[in-house]
Amino acid sequence: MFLSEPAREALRKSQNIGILTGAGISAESGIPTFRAKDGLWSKFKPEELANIQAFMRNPKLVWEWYQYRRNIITEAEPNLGHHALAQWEQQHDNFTLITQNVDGLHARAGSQNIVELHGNILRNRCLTCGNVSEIEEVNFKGTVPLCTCGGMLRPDVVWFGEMLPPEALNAAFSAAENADIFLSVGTSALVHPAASLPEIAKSSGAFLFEINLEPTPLTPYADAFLEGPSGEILPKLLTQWQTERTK
Ligand code: BJW
Ligand code: ZN
Repeated sequence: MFLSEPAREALRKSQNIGILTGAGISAESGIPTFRAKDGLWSKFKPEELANIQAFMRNPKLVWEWYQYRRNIITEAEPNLGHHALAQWEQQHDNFTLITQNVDGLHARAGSQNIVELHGNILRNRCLTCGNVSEIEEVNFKGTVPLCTCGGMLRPDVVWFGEMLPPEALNAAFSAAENADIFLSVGTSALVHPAASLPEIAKSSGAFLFEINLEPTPLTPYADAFLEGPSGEILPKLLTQWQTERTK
């Protein structure tokens, strides 16, 4: 893999490593991304599904969509990109993995220090009592699942217009501020506040890598744009980091 001398120097000197991942890292596991031509939102518009008003209007439709995605996610396996990040964390102390993904594949690949910004699709939350439960506990048979308190359950994810979990957001901001290298991987960098993390890292002095199949609004700010599938690029970048660290 070609890396400029400044990029190799950044890898060599890296102390605090921050990573932000998006749907693209799970694409090679067979999980559709959101905004691609054949993506999740080519048929359904986010405003019809990914906000509380849409849910209150038609909870059954929203649940069908989440159930469809849960089925894909529970059948999927982490790919080489997830595994490379898990191995990288094992080899370095100050490593924070921030993800916008709700699929839980980073944890299944063995990553430990994971900041989930947009929740987790494999959990439910009660609209009435706030209780959070794992999906095994719910029997979804085409109806809207209910909590033991009688309240409606929703997927424990963050919809548009909702606050991100404050602890996760604080951890993400502080990882971005403290990073000396930061990687934005497989995200269209359109959804805030997640999309501001690479910019915060860069303006705090980090060397910014971006890994994506195509340029994004972040690309002009990236110090190194590594074009290609994250399942191929991340293992190579990890090898390069290991090589630089032995110098
Ligand atoms: C590959 C690849 C391969 C493919 N290898 N790459 C500032 C400015 C403007 C607007 C706002 C702002 N601040 C807040 C807002 C409003 C809003 C927002 O950002 N809107 C913009 C879209 C206009 N944000 C919010 O509402 C957030 N809340 C908030 O800010 O609260 C405070 C507040 C409250 C009230 C009022 C105002 C403020 C919440 C955002 C929640 C996002 N939720 C979703 C759904 C989660 C649940 C679910 O899964 O159903 O999260 S939306 C969806 O987008 C999902 C994703 O996590 C997120 C990001 O998508 P991602 O991961 O980037 O996927 P894609 O598909 O877009 O891109 C995939 C990329 O991968 C592509 O680039 C491909 O090329 C690439 N790729 N294969 C490498 N193999
Ligand atoms: Zn309840």
